[in-house]
Amino acid sequence: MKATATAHPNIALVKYWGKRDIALNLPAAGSLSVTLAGLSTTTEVCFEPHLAEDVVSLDGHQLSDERARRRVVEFLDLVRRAADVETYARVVTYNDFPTAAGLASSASGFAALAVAASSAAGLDWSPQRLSALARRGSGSAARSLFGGFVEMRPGTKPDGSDAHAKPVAPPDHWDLRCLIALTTRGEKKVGSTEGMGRTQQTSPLFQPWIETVDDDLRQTRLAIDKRDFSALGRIAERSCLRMHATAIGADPGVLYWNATTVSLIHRIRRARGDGLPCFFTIDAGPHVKVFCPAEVTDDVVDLLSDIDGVRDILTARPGPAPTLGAA
Ligand code: 2P0
Repeated sequence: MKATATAHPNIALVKYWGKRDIALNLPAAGSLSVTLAGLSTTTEVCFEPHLAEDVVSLDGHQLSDERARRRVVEFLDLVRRAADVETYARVVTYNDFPTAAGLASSASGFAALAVAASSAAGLDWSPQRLSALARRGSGSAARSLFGGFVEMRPGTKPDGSDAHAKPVAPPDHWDLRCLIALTTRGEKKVGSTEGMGRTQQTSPLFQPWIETVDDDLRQTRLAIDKRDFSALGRIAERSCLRMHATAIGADPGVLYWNATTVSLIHRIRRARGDGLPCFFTIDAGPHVKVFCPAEVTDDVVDLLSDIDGVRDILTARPGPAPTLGAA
């Protein structure tokens, strides 16, 4: 009743921002992402008969935030119910990148937890079914159940069984790099679930945003298929900016950017105008992710290193699906 899984975060090119069902965590629209090698979460789950409650640790410390612990416990309850298991679990998780700062740690976290917990509980589920399970923990986690370029389907069934991700192209389809420019240390102030909820409830820009997503998905699938970098960049930047525009339009507005985030946006656009192929995307945090073809990686790193306020740069590339086994 013990298993270890490693999963990778993903960065969305077409963003997920809004839910059609809160209890089942069903997205209001689809999304499309790249799973990243170079960053990972490793999680061990062990169901132990003598435990009086679930014990959860992250990066060597017991989870002190009760809300975060509840989220893991409720997820384990789903697995226990499906597998007819009654014992509590010890969950030990390590991220090799900063947690909860807009680097998609909940995506790799719940993907690794879905794979490890289901295996430890004796469930032999398909990646699709595990993707729908991971979605219950975090919407973006559903995408981390697959490697490479991945699309999340919102589904139409009320029970959410068809709201899972599916692969679009394998990791080696396109030799891109994703450079992550860290613009601050520490955790973000408004978590994505909260920011998304406030946007949906109060932003007059929310519904128009949702109406843009299907077209962006269709065009992104085509751009990936043709390896059309400039088309991919145009769609990804507009999806990112529209997602942030709908959040900024909430009451009170949800603004994840800092001054360095904005400097990076301008600098990347200028460099592209000067002929360097690169585009940015930004999630529910102040960091900026820059995609480029592998051959110009050093030029983009030089560009980012020169910007005041950039504290570190992580390099990632399209990466694999989760793996089960010893860390
Ligand atoms: C995305 N983000 O598509 C978007 C873009 C952040 C900005 O998915 O409430 O942590 O757990 O389903 O998955 C972050 O949202 O939200 C996210 P929940 P999640 O990557």
